[in-house]
Amino acid sequence: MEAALPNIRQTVDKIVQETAIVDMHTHLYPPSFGSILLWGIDELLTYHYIVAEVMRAAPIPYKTFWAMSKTEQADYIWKHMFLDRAPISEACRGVITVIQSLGFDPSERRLDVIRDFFRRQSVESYVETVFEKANVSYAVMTNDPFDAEERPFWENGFQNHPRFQAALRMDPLLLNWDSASTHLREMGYKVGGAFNDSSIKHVRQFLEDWADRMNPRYMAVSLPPSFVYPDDSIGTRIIDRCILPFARERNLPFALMIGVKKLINPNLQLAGDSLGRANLECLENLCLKNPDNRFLVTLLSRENQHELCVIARKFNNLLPFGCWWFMNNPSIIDEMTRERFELLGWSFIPQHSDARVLDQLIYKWPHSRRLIANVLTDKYGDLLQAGWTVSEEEIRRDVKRLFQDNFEAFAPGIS
Ligand code: RAT
Ligand code: ZN
Repeated sequence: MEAALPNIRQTVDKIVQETAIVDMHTHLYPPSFGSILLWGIDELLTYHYIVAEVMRAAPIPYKTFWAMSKTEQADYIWKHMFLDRAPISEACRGVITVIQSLGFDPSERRLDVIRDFFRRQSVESYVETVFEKANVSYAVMTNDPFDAEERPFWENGFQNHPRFQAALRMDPLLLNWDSASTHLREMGYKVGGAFNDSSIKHVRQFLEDWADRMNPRYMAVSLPPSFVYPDDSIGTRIIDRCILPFARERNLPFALMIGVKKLINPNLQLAGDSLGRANLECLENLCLKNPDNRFLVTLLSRENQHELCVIARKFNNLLPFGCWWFMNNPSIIDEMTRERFELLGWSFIPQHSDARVLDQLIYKWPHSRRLIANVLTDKYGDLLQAGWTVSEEEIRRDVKRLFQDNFEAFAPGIS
């Protein structure tokens, strides 16, 4: 029998800090992608989560805000969200954590000094610094062949970077066949306006070509709460005839991120999206009808989270992941993580960062690690009280499962 650990909290905290993370969904890119890799204090301050907040705290006409340069927007946000009131929201607090982690005293409130520090960084070495500080072994990107800004970096040949892996994202394909087919034609695929057998062949070719280029860990799509599967839409046919057979062939999971209501306030641009509760029968149907496919799933509505755990109990080809976007707040992460341990044991991926700005790795992960460690301490504590014992080695094994192994096993890469 194992001797009981003297201080479970300290041990769990240490192991959770020391275990490297695979960050399985981000919007980061390697330095070779140039300006689409966002980093630095002005990008942190103008993160779209904070833009939505400043337009409540200090409203100005949307046009006036968007007409400002990035530096002016950052100045505006710094004044109103950091100097005129305490930066209490999760997104604002994140900026403070980054500033502290880079070795500055946040209480000095010196934006000029921080800007100066960033001017002196070279992006290549700064990427390494950030990944090391965050103890993230690598990040999975969001790679969209329909994105005209990103596409050339792939077409001109991608140089592997040890910190970045690809995910083939395909929202337009499932959400709007009219515009997707136009884009596909522009890319040289001879799809017609109608979705027929010939379109299926060309969409399959598109998937093959882009998977060959990107070597993705999974395919992914973000969907509205109204998503239904199956139905008689083109979307269902693309899923059944193109995406899922291709995923089986290449042994790739399909990630569904469900619940986003795009641009409910278009004036806010990227900050204008909202959420809605989904009917999760779509997941039951997907998992039941396609037992040889694997589905990674994250949901945007708090009200859907418990149901997702229950469905995952019924289908081992479904792996819940992350506390996505509006769920990525301490009170909700705490609740969701407890619920997941209680219903699913170790069989889920507790978090992804969704970082859009490189530096966010050094706040999103410390914040999440602390919450996960807290929940784990309680859960191991309950076991100890019931007479079970755990060794440090066993805790390491379990945490590694959450932070690395579950993803690696579910998304091992193209076979
Ligand atoms: O979390 C976000 O930053 C959102 O804007 C989205 O990018 C979302 O995470 C997505 O991947 O669609
Ligand atoms: Zn995302």
